Amino acid sequence: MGIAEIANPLDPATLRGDFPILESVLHGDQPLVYLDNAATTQRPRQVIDAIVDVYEKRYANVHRGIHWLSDQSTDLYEEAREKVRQFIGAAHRDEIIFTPGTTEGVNLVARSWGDTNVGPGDEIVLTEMEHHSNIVPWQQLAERREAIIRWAPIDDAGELILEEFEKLLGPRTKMVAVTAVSNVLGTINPVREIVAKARDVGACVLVDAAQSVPHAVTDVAAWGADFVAFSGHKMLGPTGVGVLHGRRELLEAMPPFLGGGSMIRRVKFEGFEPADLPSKFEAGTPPIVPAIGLGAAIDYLQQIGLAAIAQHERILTARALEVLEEIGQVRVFGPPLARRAGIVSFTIEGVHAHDVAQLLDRAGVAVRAGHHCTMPLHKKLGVAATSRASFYFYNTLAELDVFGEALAGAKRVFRR
Ligand code: C6P
Repeated sequence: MGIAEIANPLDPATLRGDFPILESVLHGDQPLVYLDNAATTQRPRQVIDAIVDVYEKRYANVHRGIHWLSDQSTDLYEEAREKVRQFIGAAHRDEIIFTPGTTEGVNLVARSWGDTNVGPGDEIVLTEMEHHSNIVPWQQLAERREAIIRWAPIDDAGELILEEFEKLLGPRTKMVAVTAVSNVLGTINPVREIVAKARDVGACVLVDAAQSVPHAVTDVAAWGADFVAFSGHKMLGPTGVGVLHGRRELLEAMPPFLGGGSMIRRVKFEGFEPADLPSKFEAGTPPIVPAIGLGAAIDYLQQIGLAAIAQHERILTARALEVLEEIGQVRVFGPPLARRAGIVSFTIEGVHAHDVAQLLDRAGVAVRAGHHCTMPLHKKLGVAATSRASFYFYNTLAELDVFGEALAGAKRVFRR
């Protein structure tokens, strides 16, 4: 579908006014074109204000004091948890665990659930497009428990080959850990189908939703997975906070991941009793202000509407694919527009990915270059590095024109 046929549901020009950093001018006279949103997004004034407001008026440690300030910050922190619950369609507030980010969410499950449920000869199924955060914790688990990792292959378009995935499943499959959206290919995986197939063999499913929750409507109940992990900083929130959603029965049966304050009901010289959910998995002082900031980010995203965000990103992605085609001698990775999120990785023949990113930077355009924490995927693609442009609702078509011109310039410089 051409971009002219997709109706634009939001006005990025107005929304950009909320983002002070998007007014930056680089290298003297180049307006910032921020196309590195898969790495982290920017924050609107509303989120920054919410953070300042807590520190100025309502900050104390949570769940500990019986004083007014502690009650205030505890209320805000728990309100943020409720906002997350509603945002992702979770059934219960105590299924929402605040973590430092996606990475720690996956590690929590691999340690706590994995060490209790995975034994010698058991199998963990991953896809070839996973981020290191959804690979290494499972490799560590496999080493500890003498388990086996099976890799579900992708096809030439960068999509999971479902028949091959299904063939890997069997009575020894204990966990299927899969990304909802690839941070390199932009591939949108059919999570519901994957969960259904995993269920048929009695396996658990963890969804790495780092690249999907910020960009499209999420309904964890419809997904039906056991665990879903994502990061606040990729959805307008602060760094240092993320979410692990887990099914309550599983979380209740799992041992604590980290030990310390807050995660206990009682400690004696002889041992301890863990607290109830969600405190059991929130040892120590939690990311109080980041979580409240994430709550403000959710308010902001909901005002725009996730469906409108997804639609706008489709328009941008369609245009980016056109721009890259016009440049020529460009290899674009990932599936066609219909099954792709707002992430476009590419290489230009004869030009190193880092050189592309550096020349784009001179024009004020921020993209990422490298393996994007997916070394096995890059090996499969047969390239050491790619350049990656990734979009959010505040990006404009005019910015993609700048991107295209800068790219054409970079190609001329290196292919002279
Ligand atoms: N990807 C990127 O530039 P953390 O760092 O814990 O917030 O998120 C890790 C992570 C997990 N899964 C996926 C699919 C991701 O994309 C990321 C983060 C960034 O692509 C940084 S490498």
